[in-house]
Amino acid sequence: MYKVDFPKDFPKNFLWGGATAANQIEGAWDIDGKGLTTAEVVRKADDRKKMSMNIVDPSSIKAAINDSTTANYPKRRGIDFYHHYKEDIKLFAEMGFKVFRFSIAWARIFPNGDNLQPNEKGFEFYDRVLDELENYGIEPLITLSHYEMPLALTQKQNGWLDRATIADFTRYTEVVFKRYRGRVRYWLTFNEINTGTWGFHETGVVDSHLDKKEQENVRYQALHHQLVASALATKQLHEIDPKAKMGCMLARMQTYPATCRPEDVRAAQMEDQKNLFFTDVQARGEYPEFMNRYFAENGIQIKMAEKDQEILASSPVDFVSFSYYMTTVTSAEAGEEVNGNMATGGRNKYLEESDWGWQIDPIGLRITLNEMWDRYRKPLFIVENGLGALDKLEDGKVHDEYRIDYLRKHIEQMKEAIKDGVQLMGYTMWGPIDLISFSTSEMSKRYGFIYVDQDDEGNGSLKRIRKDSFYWYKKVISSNGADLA
Ligand code: BGP
Repeated sequence: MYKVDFPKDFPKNFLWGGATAANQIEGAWDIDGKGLTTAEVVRKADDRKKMSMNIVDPSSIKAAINDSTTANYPKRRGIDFYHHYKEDIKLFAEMGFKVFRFSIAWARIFPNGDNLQPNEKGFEFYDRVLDELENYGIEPLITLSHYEMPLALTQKQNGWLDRATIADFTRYTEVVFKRYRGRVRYWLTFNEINTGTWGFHETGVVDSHLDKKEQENVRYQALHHQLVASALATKQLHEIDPKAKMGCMLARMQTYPATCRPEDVRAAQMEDQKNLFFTDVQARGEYPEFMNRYFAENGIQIKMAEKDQEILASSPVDFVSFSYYMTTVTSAEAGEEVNGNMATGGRNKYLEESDWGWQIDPIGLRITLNEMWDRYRKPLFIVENGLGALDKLEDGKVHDEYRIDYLRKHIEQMKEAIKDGVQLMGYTMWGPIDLISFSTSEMSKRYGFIYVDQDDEGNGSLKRIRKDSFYWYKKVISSNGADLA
């Protein structure tokens, strides 16, 4: 008789933890030989519900370079993880973290991006972070490029638009892989690679002088270079450290058809395909047909070198990772739009929204996990998920039951997906410690289990305080996801 056997729970070696990015936590922006990064010239948003990342042009970059303070550029100060890393990692260990996701700032290693010799002082900081993680048996998961690159590469060759950046990047990845051979098992190339279609923050390309059509062309060209660089880095890693695993990373934007009208269903399918396109290339090793058609019909011409297709095909990633915050709705006609991480999309009347208008959809996570598992058949890793909220510190405590509720509902759906047969390696919630917001550069959009005493202007003692969710997550990890109460 056919025996029904399916996984009932989180696997024993499930990687629970948290995720951060260098430009949102480190601070120490101008010491130990570090070069200025693209993230450090993006001014904080004037309107906290609007993203600032697209307002970058040659004159705003010039103004930023001439401004040597952190006042308008909070990513220069972060939460001073550079000097607090011991204390912070100790707190992660207290919660029982199995894994900590962070990124290396390329400009700490190669200040101008095209230097031939790495900056030893920059490496030493990451050596110390890895030592500390090893002390507590926490597995590192390192992103090689998380929304920043040496600004000098933007000035010299307009970032990733120039093919020369591939060689600059692989020179950086090679020294990093060699330095950390045997010490780091999990790597990611580009954070939320698909958001390069939104501009500067991901590719370092200044294209504000172009019209929309030209911008689209330029962005897909820059992204092609990243896709090739990502495949080359994967190949390098496999050669330098055969036991290590490389993942790709997508800002997953699951979308639903606005109605069951076939025109809407088709429009949603196309939106979804355009989102998954990046993972298709990185996990399957080739440009999918639907995207080739989209490029042809929209006048997008991507210059490829002769060997590019071979490079993409030869080095697919080992696992597939993504961030998951929200879902949207797509209709064949334009409708009412909501905000979201990097994107806007249609409103879904069945969902609640965060204070920043991001639509909260735990069941969507199960849907996404199933779809991605079906499509790629590679282990999945949720490397970001969380709730940005306005926390209140009262008598030295933060009662953030809204955050617990958000996370609990998402973890419940992860468990359902595992029972559906999805192979899920781990979960690093976004921002285990309060940090500078990516999209608005404010401090008061908090995600953490750990409160950091700093306001939007950079005032505060930087003291770290455990929130209620800190104790909750500790219990979740120690029970391997069984106790979500
Ligand atoms: C993701 C980015 C992160 C991050 C998170 C939350 O898209 O990878 O860097 O910050 O979103 O976004 P925000 O900080 O804008 O709330």
